[in-house]
Amino acid sequence: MASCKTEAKKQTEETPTVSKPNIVVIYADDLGFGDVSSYGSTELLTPNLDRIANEGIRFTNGYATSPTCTPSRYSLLSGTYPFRSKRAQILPGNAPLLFELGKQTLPSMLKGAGYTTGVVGKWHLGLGDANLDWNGKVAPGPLEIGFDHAYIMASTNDRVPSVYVENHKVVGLTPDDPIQVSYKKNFEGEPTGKENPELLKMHPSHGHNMSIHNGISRIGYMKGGKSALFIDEDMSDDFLRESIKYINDNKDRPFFLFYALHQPHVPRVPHPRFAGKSGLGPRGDVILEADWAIGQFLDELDKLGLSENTIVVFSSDNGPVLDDGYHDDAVTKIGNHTPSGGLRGGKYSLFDAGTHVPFMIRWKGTIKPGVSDALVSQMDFTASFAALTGQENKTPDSKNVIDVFLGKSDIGRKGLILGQGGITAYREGDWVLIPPHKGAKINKSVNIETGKDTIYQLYNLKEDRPQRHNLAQSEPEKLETLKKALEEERQ
Ligand code: NG6
Ligand code: CA
Repeated sequence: MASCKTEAKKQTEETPTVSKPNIVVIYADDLGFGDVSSYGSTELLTPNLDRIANEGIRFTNGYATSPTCTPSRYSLLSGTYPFRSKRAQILPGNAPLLFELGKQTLPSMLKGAGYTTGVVGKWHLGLGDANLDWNGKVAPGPLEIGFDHAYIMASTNDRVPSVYVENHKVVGLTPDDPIQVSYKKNFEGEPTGKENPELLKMHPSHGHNMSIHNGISRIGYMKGGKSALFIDEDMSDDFLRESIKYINDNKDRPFFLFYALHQPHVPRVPHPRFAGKSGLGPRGDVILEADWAIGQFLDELDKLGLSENTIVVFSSDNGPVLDDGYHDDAVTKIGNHTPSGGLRGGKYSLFDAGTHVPFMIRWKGTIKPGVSDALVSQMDFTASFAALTGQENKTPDSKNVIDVFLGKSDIGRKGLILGQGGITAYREGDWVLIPPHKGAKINKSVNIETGKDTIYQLYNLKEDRPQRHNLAQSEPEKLETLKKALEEERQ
């Protein structure tokens, strides 16, 4: 009896005070560490992102788990390292849902805490099964992994089908013009970027020469569904409108919103309000567009009186790329802007800029504004917000770093495995280990260093931020320690 009491007492003492603020994760697509003015950009100013950074905590060692989109999103939502799932790699637009049904996810965990959960924006995590009919019930998808509401782009803006899906249905589809999708062959009589360049307003540089929609050729073939096709120029406003609607509809109860922007992923097509505004070409323009939309969203939280009761997280799914498949002036107009902010590599790369991204968290009135150098990962949202809301984390790899997220501690993750179709790198403390990988050293189509080498690479990021000095030879003990730590972390 006595011991029982002690146990109970111990538990209450150790259980943190449960709190249920609204949680919004705003997630950019391919935004680099150096693309944000609070992270040092001087050529491109992002006042609204800076608002989040200045009113919250700006993390200098914040990571996605992968240098590409699908695996990063997968681990953010599932609390699972991408290397644990073979399919967690860039998916075609007709891929089946990537998640295993029935397993805990960030939204399902929050649902357990009484939240209503929503996703608006880019999905790129697969939908349906192998025989999905886009004209019928589009499932399983977000609603089957824990979201109560979804307004998503079916895949990504450069892959067909170029439509939005609201809950289980393609938005705006009419029965007289059904959608057909193929990633194998074109539909007879349909123009393609390859055969009909005269129909294009933006030309592909590599890939992206299949079906044409809105004057832009994409990856994959589609036919029909004309009334359902999205307009690239309106996409940012569409996602902002839906996000604002979601928080208005749910303002009276705890809500979680995953607001997944499409910017600055290709094709970069700003609304005319932003065209030419950055002087850096469409890539800069769409970043300004995204920043503006975020400002509108933050203003709406203020208007609804929710800013002090809402955690706002901002990060990006992977690092930056200039030419990612279209001739859009991203390379020619870059000027003095450095999207990677001095880190090595970029999107797709094993070097740091692939995964080391802007990462900030605001909770007005609760978090004391500041800067944190702690190692944090998007994968840790599930365990951390579980701790905050009194839930149990059941995901395999997410770690509870809520005190770091709230600025009460500087001790983040011990180590973090990065991956895309396997393990690409391991970060621990100031160090990063890149195991040997076969392959070219430069990804020529995007002009980014891959980070691949046949030997081990070891860098001290604190002393050598641009990863110029491989210390694998001169620091054999450190190399062994990190190899062992990586093995332990992957178990
Ligand atoms: C690549 C595409 C690239 C982009 C990327 C996924 C080609 C030649 N390149 O295969 O344009 O779509 O996949 O980007 O097709 S991500 O941010 O969604 O991972
Ligand atoms: Ca991406």
